[in-house]
Parts: sequence; C-alpha cells; structure tokens
Amino acid sequence: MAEFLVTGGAGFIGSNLVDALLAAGHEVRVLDNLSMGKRSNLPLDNPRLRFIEGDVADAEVVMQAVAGCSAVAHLAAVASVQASVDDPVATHQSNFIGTLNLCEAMRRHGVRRVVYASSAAIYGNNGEGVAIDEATAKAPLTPYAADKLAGEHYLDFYRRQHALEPAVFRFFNIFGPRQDPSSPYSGVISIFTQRAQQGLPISVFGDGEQTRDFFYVGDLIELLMQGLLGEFVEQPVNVGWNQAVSLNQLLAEIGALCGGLPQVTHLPARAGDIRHSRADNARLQAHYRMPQQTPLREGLRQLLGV
Ligand code: NAD
Ligand code: UD2
Repeated sequence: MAEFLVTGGAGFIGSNLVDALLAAGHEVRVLDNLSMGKRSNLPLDNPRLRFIEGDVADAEVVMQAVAGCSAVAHLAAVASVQASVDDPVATHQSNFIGTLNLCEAMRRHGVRRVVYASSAAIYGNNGEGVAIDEATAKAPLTPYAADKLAGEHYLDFYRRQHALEPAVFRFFNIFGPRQDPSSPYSGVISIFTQRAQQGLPISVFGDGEQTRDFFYVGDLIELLMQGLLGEFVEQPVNVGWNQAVSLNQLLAEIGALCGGLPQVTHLPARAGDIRHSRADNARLQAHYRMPQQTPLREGLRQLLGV
C-alpha cells in the first residue's frame, strides 16, 4: 500500500479524501494549519494516519512532509474568495506560495503525481449561461482565482521541466458533510441546511433563480482517488454534472426533507454574483470513470442526516 500526503486534509474535502484513502488500506499524512480544518474531522486514532500541524507556506515543513510519500493531494488553501479579496497578501501565501513550495519539494524528492484543487473561479464571468468547457477564456477576477490559475501554470511548468504529473481538477460547487457553514461566504448548501435544521431565517441574495452545478463530495472523492492512483491525465478537467439547479429548487428540496422551511428573505443580489454556472464535463467523462451521480436529494439527505 502507498503513503499519500493530503495538504488541507483536516478540511471539508480533504478529510473526506483521507477517509477514502484509509478505507482503501493506504497510509496517509495530513499537513494542515487548522486555520479552517479541524482535528475532529480526522480519525486521529488510526495508526495509518499521521497528522502534521503546519503551514504549506513554510518551505521546510513542506519539504519534510513530502519526503518519502508516493503522491500528493494538494487541497490546502484559503477556500473563501472573499477572504482573498479582503487580504490578498496573506491568502497568496497559502494559495500560491504553498503550491510553489509543494512543486519544489516534489521535484527534490522525486514525487511525481499531485492532484490539484483548482476552481471554476478561474473562468470569472466567461461562459455564463452556457456550459463552461475547459477552453473557455480565463478571467480570474479575484486574488483567489488568480492564485489558482497561477498554480495551474506553475504545475504545468514543473510537468514539462521536471516530469511532475499534476492531475488538475476545476471544481464547481461541491457540497456535503463537513463543509463549514460558519462564514457568510461558505457554500450555500451548508448555510441553508444548517439554518433549516435550526429553524433560523434564510437569506437568498437576489430572486433565487440563479443556478449552480452542485456536486456531492463523495462523488468528487471517487474522482480524486483516480487522480491519485490512476493513469495520468495531462489536461485539466472541470468537475460538475452539466446540470443547473436554482436556489429556489434547492430550497424546495431542503424544505421537503426538513418538513418545511424557516422564514426565507430575499436580499439584493451579491455584487459580482454569477447568475448561471454550469460545467461542460465532456473532458471529465472522456478521461475519468464517472462516479454514479449522488442525486441532490440524496446528498442533502446525507448532509441532514435524515
Ligand atoms: P476547507 O477550508 O474546508 O479546506 C481547506 C483546508 O486547508 C483547511 O483544513 C485549512 O485549515 C487548510 N489550510 C488553509 N491554509 C493552509 C495553509 N497555509 N497551510 C496548511 N493548511 C492550510 O475548504 P474545502 O472546500 O475543503 O476546499 C479544499 C480545496 O478545494 C481548496 O483548495 C479550495 O480552494 C478548493 N475548492 C473548493 C471548492 C468548493 O466548492 N468547496 C470549489 C473550488 C475549489
Ligand atoms: C463558488 C465557490 C467559489 C468560487 C466560485 C466560482 C463555494 C463556497 N464558493 O461560489 O469558491 O469557486 O464558485 O464561480 O463553493 N447565496 C445565498 N444565500 C446565502 C449564501 C449564498 O443566496 O446565504 C447565493 C449566492 O449569492 C450565490 C449562490 O447562493 O448566488 C451560491 O453561492 P456560494 O457562495 O455557495 O457559491 P458561489 O457559486 O458564489
């Protein structure tokens, strides 16, 4: 069995990946600074798991964490776009320097495969209203998006120059257990489900007819496992279902599962909010074994525990 490094492994997506790797019998190291992640997301009593509390912006820490591992899933980042807008300098350390440190450490230690968590944010508003494919012009409108796109370019440089194998996944809207609802910029599903369960009022920004392409974290993990263990796919791939779900449809689903909804208030749309975001996933389908889709309702059920 192999030993994998998961940066950001104490977070939402990372900890779900750690569970899958351990369940498959592998050894796992997690490098996380616990800025958002939690120890309680990890099965710390599992002898095949090693937790390293540290920062990906610290080159020495990354060098040590990478030594001797078989492949890396690089998920550590400040995942909030708004945080990057508020503090571009601090988030750049995690979101870009962290990636560069990882590239260097992998080169030095001869580790080749890395799964990289990129984002639909790199397309900005381009492709809005149609299915966005990977060739869509890039328009990184925020420091978050610029760092993610720069990370892709650096990984590609290390691929050409140093034979790294970066499997790049551009996530659309991921949801599921352990997504932290605590910030107003957290994923909308984590906020709506928590508030519905607690009977707290729900705010919809705009008319609720904006749409997103929601992807259940368990389905994403199946793809990330292939990214770590399968044949190398050189081209970046979008991760979405090419399905548009409006917030109003989402609320109806949550209401049906919770036996009703608390008060729903409509506020002005967020500045810069994308109206319709939907992934063209033809390239994903061509290169990866597609998971069986967890339907939105089933994913919500898992999340709500009903
Ligand atoms: P998350 O905040 O739950 O996970 C990120 C983890 O990285 C956290 O555990 C955090 O503590 C850790 N981290 C942050 N900065 C760090 C640093 N400098 N050093 C070490 N650890 C650090 O968010 P998530 O939703 O699980 O996101 C995982 C990855 O996927 C991120 O790279 C994010 O940008 C990307 N992504 C997520 C989505 C989504 O819909 N959730 C969409 C696009 C991209
Ligand atoms: C997602 C990603 C972001 C970036 C972007 C790229 C998350 C959390 N964010 O932003 O990182 O990749 O896609 O396009 O995955 N909303 C409400 N009420 C709330 C919260 C949100 O109405 O309490 C609305 C919000 O205005 C938006 C929609 O819900 O129209 C989805 O919001 P989001 O923050 O979950 O995700 P998004 O698509 O803005």
